[in-house]
Amino acid sequence: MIRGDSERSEAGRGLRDAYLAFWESLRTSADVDQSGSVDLDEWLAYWQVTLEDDERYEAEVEAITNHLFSVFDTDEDEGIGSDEFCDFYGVFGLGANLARSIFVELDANNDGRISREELMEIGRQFYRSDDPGDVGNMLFGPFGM
Ligand SMILES: [Ca+2]
Ligand SMILES: [Ca+2]
Repeated sequence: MIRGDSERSEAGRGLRDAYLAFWESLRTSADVDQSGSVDLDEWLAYWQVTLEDDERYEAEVEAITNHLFSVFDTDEDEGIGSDEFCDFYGVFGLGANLARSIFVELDANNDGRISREELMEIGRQFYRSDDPGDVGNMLFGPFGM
């Protein structure tokens, strides 16, 4: 099982810890009533405010995207390879076949790696695009979050 493999590996644990830390900081910003969780209303309100304020949007989304890039780029070569992308998906128990098919879509210039610039563009599409056909929407699509 993918999930079991990833939880046994150092990379899997590191990715999961980094992602949990990222999620925790996001939750802290969005959890307005301090209930310890972010409900849908809070989640939408958070992004409504963030997306309407260009400066805040740039700061939030770029910070998140930069953090995500670091989480994906486990060998720190400033590029996300197909295997690194699969590792990241594996943390969530998602299959390598799905990861590889999405990776191909996200690698805009087809050089076999996702650069920081490509991920920035993907992030902009994911958070701001109204076009469901934009590839950036696939970034977290299978997570169902
Ligand atoms: Ca890398
Ligand atoms: Ca690329």
